[in-house]
Amino acid sequence: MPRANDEVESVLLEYADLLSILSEDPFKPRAYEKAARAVGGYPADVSTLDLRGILAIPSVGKSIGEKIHEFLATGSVHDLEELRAQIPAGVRELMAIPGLGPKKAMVLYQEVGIESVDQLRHAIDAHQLAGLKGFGAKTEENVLRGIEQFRQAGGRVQLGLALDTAEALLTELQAIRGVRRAAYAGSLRRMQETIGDIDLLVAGDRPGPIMDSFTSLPAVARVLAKGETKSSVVTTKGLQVDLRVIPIEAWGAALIYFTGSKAHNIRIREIAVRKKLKLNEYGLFQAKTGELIVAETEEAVYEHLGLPIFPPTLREDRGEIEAALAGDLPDVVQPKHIRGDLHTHTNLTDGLASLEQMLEAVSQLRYAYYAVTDHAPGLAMQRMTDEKIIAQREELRNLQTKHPKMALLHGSELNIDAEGGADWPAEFLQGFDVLVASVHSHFNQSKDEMTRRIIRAMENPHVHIIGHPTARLIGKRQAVEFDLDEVFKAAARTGTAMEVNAFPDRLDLKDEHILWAKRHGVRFAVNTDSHATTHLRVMRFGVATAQRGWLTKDDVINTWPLAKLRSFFASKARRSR
Ligand code: DGT
Ligand code: CA
Ligand code: CA
Ligand code: ZN
Repeated sequence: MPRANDEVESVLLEYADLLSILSEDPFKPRAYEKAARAVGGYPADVSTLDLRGILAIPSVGKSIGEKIHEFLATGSVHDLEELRAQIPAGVRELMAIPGLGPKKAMVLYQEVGIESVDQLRHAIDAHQLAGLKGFGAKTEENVLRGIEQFRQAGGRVQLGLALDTAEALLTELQAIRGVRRAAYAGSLRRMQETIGDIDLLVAGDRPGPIMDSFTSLPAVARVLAKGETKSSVVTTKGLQVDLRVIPIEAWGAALIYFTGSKAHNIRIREIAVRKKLKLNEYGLFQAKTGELIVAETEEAVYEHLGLPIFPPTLREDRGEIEAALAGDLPDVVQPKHIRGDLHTHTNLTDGLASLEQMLEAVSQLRYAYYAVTDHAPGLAMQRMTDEKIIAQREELRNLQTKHPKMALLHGSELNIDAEGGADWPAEFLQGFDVLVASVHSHFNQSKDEMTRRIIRAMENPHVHIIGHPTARLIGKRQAVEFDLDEVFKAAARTGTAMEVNAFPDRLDLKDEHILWAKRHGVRFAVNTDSHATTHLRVMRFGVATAQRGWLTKDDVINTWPLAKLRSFFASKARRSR
């Protein structure tokens, strides 16, 4: 994805946030938000566009277009700087707390003088907010939970942002003279859902000049530490990056060590010790003599320990060592196994691209099938109607001739209502090839209600997949609570797949839940939930998360051939008759 688009998106979103505090006009912030999303999802790199090109982006009018142009030309936007100056930095930090938002943050600042998260916490503890407009007991509770979430995030960033940053840095590193190999390690290589810092490894002969070049890259905002073989910096987006330069002969040992996890490393070091060996980031040695045995490749080091090369996503000490020693490490699903995407949107609802544009983009992925699943009428703001969805089906059937190698499936994303019902009656649902059903409302039901609600949705013979089952938004919205055992048992019993939503701010189900569900015999669908052509590529995060949940290709329905997929769906409908 072009990074300039992401930057412009975040600038426009910040502008919208500040406007919603400072401007009386409720529509203006909305216009900026809409434009932000449009730029974020625009297929072309905005930094290559002139003003006319920018104005051709949907939802971008003259004044927004000029600001984008100004940002691309100068790196800042005058009007944004003015708004920033009117609001203390501490208040902007408050806005980021889930459950608070711009308006309430401003009330806290103006009426009580609160300028930081700490002050807010103390004020709540000391009951200083009682009687303040808009701060009832329920709000206080939500804000406290929001602060907790904010704290837990503790500077960790989303996987997607971290990977984009790491890949851009690697490209720059590879261009530096003397660099022979470069890779990312740490939690990023293990594709954990959030990343504390990015760990980069470089093999090269002369560390000094490599360090100099690294610390003076344009993306580096601050240098925290600079040494002979290790440096730490903070990027302009606030991510911390550690770089280590290592001799190429020790590449494999270093890669194992710095990929971690720490828990996994401890376990394999114990295995080394039992074999009278010593393992560290420089290699595998004879304990007694200190003689080097192997270091150059990960595979060789693991092999000498009597272990297979573990996919990085499994290196968490969650039983992978025992499984490997017993010879039954799972053969986890790979990106190349994915034959289709079963949850995507178009601009018929809240997507950014037309059906034709989405199909054009997805045709490059060489999928065997692809489902379009726009929102059903229950999500009122999407204004779906029976006529519109039927017309889309017609259009899709017509476009099939343009995509002879990819089966186009017509679907919808249903809304599971408060009682577990779905949007359309059975006769109408029958007309779809695939149906995803998701919780989009009533997030705060009790655990029992939520459990019953989701199970009822799965008992609907036309519902094939539960979309983003816990509805969490990482760092923004907590997962809804339901009885995991009950829900997963029902999923297995009814033949309903659980989604592994690949979007990096969802990753839902998450790894631990996937492991749990798999034990109940549940099947999974790894889907992108794309709302733009650029989103189609997030599939890799979903596959990585599926790997972290130990899924094999058999567990994932969208690795199956179309005929098997269809019969999986059909057998659910049959079973319930
Ligand atoms: P993060 O950055 O919090 O998302 O998580 P990691 O896993 O990237 O942790 P980080 O950056 O502190 O260290 C990267 C890897 O380096 C870690 O996964 C394992 C290795 N490592 C770091 N410190 C130690 C240590 O004290 N002992 C061992 N065995 N390994 C370590
Ligand atoms: Ca790290
Ligand atoms: Ca680190
Ligand atoms: Zn969706």
